[in-house]
Amino acid sequence: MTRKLHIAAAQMGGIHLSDTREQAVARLRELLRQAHARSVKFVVFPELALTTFFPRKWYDDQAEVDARFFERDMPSAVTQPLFDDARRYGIGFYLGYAELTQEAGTTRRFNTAILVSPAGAIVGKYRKVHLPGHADFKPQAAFQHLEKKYFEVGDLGFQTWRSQDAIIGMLICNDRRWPEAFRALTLQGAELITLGFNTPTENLHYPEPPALRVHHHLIMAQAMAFMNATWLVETAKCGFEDGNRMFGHSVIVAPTGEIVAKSASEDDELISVEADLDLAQNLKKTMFNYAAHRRPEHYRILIDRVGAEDTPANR
Ligand code: CDT
Repeated sequence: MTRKLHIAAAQMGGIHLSDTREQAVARLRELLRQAHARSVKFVVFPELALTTFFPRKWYDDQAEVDARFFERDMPSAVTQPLFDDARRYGIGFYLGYAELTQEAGTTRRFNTAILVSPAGAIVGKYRKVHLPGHADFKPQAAFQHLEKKYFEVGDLGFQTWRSQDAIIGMLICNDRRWPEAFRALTLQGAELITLGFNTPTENLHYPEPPALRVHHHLIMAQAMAFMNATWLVETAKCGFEDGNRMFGHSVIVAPTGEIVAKSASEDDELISVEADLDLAQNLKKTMFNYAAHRRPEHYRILIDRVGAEDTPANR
């Protein structure tokens, strides 16, 4: 018997600065209700799904940032109803949020995602490793991308968890541009990789047609799913947030590299597919049989070098 899991991307439209956590959670619960009505069993929500994408804006007062955008508890009184609904429906989920934690007397902040079981228990946590953007204020830029100011690099590495009879890995947004992140997960057997994103329609660094940015997003998703023989769900928070646009194009990609579902709006929207998890297993036993075909003895450079500037000939 093949293993099937009905999976969904629960895309969100913009969350404005004036919107409350309660409003965001109400929207997530409505998407979960729609998922249940479709017999979905696993839902991927976006990156930073409870607030606006605040790294686009410089704040002088860190205490204000902590109070407005970071979660000290998960679940909290505000997010608990989402966990309760999921348990009642028997739906597992991925949720991205800004995490504030005290460790050994130090305050630490991460861009985090959790994996929640259909019983409502947190079974996995991932803290974003690839933080894009900058930590300094860019006076010439139309908007900021201050993830390096507001977050530390994740300290939990890349892990997988067995949940809902599937081996599941989590990534967050910019990780989708780095093949190493996917490989680290599929070297641990991942057959379903989950990722939430917030991607500005405009390129911060240089003028770029928005269609080209979407093109990159789609080819990366297709290539990463196929080359790693895994199902992939990538969920956007998108549309206009306080006048700043982010693109949608949430996707579910099969291990064959085919896009099997894609959102059509830049608003709250659920897309879903009944995924045959064994499709990933078939590819893992043939074309991408790591044990038979990978040559790690020639890959040392991948961990020893950060970039080409480390190459002796370039020094
Ligand atoms: N959220 C996130 O990681 N966004 C980035 C934008 C990079 S532009 C500085 C992305 O890779 O989509």
